[in-house]
Amino acid sequence: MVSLSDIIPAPVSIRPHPGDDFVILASSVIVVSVAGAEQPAVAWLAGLLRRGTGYAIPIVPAADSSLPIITFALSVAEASLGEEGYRLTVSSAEVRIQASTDAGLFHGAQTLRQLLPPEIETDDSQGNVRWVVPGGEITDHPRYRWRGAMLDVARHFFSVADVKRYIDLLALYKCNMLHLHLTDDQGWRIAIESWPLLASVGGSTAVDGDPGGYYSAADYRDIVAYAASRCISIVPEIDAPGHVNAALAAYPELSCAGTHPSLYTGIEVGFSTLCPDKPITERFLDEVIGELAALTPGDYIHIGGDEARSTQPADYIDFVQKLTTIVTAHGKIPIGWAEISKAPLSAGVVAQYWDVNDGGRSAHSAAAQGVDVILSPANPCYLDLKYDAATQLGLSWAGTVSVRAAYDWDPGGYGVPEHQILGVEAALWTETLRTVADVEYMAFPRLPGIAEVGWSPKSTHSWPAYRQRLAAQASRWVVMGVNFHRAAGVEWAKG
Ligand code: TNX
Repeated sequence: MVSLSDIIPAPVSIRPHPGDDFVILASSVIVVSVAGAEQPAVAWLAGLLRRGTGYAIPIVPAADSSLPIITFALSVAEASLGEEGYRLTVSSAEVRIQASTDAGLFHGAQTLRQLLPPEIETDDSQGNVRWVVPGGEITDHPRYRWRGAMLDVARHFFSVADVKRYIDLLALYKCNMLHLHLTDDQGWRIAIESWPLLASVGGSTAVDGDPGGYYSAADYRDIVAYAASRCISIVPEIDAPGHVNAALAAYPELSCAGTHPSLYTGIEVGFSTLCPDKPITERFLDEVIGELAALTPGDYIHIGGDEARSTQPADYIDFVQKLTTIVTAHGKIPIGWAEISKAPLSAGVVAQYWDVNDGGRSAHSAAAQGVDVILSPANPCYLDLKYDAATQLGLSWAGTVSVRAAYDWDPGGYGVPEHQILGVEAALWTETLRTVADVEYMAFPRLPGIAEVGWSPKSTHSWPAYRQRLAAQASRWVVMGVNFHRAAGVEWAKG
């Protein structure tokens, strides 16, 4: 049987009640205490249990207490659990998930999922599994508000189905933000009505001349809605003023020289720039951000801002100020890679630290300006870095990242005051990754480590304990068909 202490990310508090276990039976029902409430957690859990057990698991407003019931209780009385916290109580009579928000209920449902036998993840129900949930009580809430993952769909393109698959894996570990790196030198991956060639020309290829692709507005909305049903918010990134070759290949008038660059399929960085002071550039940015903002219900738009080595320093500073102003004017909160802290940042802008080769300078300068910071130090947060020298996929410009390294770090160690740390993000750049199987191989098992660093209290941090919990996840990944790396340093069960 799964144990209460196997959960990833580690919960704030666990009190086992040995012997008071709950068993899901054919007669089990889900009770929703708020009449008519359409909580994402309820639909999601009912789907999981019905597929996994093959039982009907009806959703009802109230039930005879002789039935084994799973209750979702959404109540303002639970406000002390915070915006994403929950309480999960398991006894032989009832599983109860309490929270004051939809997200809290959803995270509680993910904890319940991890307490069920791994076979619950199958699509064809198994007759021979006893669906036991260990008795006890878990009270839980996240350390940081932002537990993100970034997927680079520009270097290689990933279909809507691929992105949904990644969203499902993120939800299992209570991540709440998916940052999509939608544009880069090699590809522009989102249709913009007012600039149609961005996608049709700029999206037509990928690294190594692999097939390109882009999301139509309907595709993007589909991703956003799917993510929302898993309490994950989509953060779209339009990278500027550098990393824009695909846009320039589509609209050469956006470059200073007005020359017409070809589509690019290599993996160099830093060679392209929008022409900062042309009027057409400002119109371009305003229209692109305007359309993207209209498609995006989430609070944030990412403006890139990294490695703008072909933009003059003074132009770069002006550009960052103009672009953050445009994002704000369209009602969104601008985020940029931490180089943007070279410019004076207005209150409310967010900086994302990544470049470990700057020794933390960009994180400090953002923090000194008083803005919030997301921590994605390339080592350990870049899941595209190799595990070790033997890893076939991936890059190594910032070293290698072992499973232990991805877990064994503290966001508080980067000189950013705790109250300015918005959270953490695991980034997956895809220069060398072509398929979802490649993505899973690099993300698993490192992603859960970063998710745990973002969620769990520092007091629970322990590599010896974590590596055991991590090994226990493997049987679930096997049932889910996750292509994970059986990395050295973790005692994977045989088989
Ligand atoms: C740095 S991180 C980049 C990306 C690369 C990545 C590869 C960042 C903001 N820029 O353009 O894909 O390294 O690890």
